[in-house]
Amino acid sequence: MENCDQNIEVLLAFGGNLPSSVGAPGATIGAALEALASRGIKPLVLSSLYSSPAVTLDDGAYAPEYTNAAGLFSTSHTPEKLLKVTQEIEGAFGRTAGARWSARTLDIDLLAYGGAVLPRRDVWVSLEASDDPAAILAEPVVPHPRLHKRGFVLKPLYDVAPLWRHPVLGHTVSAMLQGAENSGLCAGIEKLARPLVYQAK
Ligand code: PH2
Ligand code: MG
Ligand code: MG
Repeated sequence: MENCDQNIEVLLAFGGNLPSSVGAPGATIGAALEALASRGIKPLVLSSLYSSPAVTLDDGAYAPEYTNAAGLFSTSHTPEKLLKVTQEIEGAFGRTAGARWSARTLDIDLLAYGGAVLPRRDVWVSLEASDDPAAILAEPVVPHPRLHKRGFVLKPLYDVAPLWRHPVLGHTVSAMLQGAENSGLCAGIEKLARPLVYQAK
């Protein structure tokens, strides 16, 4: 059942490294914010835009730089409905089902849904430990099982919710970012002068 009267705060991450019908990835992310708002996912706080070297499965492979961002949103959607809407918006901006980590116009990842751990804490723990693509589930997995290992997620997330605490690992974004910086996971990530633009309609 849809919970219609309760608003939940959710954290989303955005990324893209190919142009879409509306332009460069920064413009696509801005347009995606409007699409999210029109579907009941309202932005409360938005990060800056960042450029970041592509993290690829094959480390030597060339891929265009990514633009990344993050936001805190309010919605009454269930996690399943939220995932469905984000996937529909990815599709509307030209996201095709490519290989895992292949170049894309728009990626919207569910980082957190309130303080929930989904689908279950034990499943989450095994997903976090596994890097097997077969372990990717069709159902929502939150927190995003790799958010704490990705500088390109943590840097924008720090703008939005530095004190958000990971419900399994127990660390704040601030502490996770520090860890990522110390491990070299933030190398080459730059804040862009251009702001992430959202115009409420
Ligand atoms: N997303 C990926 C794979 N690699 N690299 C950067 N810099 N930014 C991303 O958003 C990103 C990536 C898969 O979702
Ligand atoms: Mg992603
Ligand atoms: Mg994704």
